[in-house]
Amino acid sequence: GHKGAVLWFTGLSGSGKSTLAGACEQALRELGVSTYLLDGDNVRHGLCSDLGFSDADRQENIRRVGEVAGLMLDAGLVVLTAFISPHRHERQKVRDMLPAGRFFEVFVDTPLAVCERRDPKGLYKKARAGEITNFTGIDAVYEAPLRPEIHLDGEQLVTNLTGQMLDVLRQHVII
Ligand code: GGZ
Repeated sequence: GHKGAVLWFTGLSGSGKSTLAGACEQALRELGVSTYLLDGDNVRHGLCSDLGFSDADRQENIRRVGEVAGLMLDAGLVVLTAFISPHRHERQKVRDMLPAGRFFEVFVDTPLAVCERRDPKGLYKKARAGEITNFTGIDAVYEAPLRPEIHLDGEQLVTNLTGQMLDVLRQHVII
């Protein structure tokens, strides 16, 4: 068997959070772990479809995701979340809400310059051109974690990073 946990990925747009969370979810499933992945694709179109990217809306986005992750943790799942979650204070509130030892802040640490070079959706280009405002890293803050449980170098290969994640979960006897 396995224990429930919340793996809270945080990082800039283009840092690789969603890709990595997806790869970790697949690896966990192959080990027989019950998982659920919460990300912008399944949350911002439904549960949070009324929210945009102002500071207040991002706070509310993170609050709702934290609550849902808590419910799924109660059900015994390993929950993976992939949101920029730019504010330290909001991440701390989620941490405080969840049982001690079950919340893992995962910092996908990819330099802004690298994210901007990747620019998979062309959003940085639009933000630089002023076509999008309030864009994280350009004209909206990203507060990097000070003491994340897991600190990943976002420039490494996804298979390598996934291996590091599984190692940490084994060390903490989640899996
Ligand atoms: C940041 C934005 C913005 C602004 C749209 N700022 O790379 P993506 O496209 O796929 O991921 C980003 C996603 C961020 O949503 P989150 O729910 O993760 O943000 S937060 O945790 O701050 O609530 C990006 C896209 O939405 N996007 N506008 N202004 N990212």
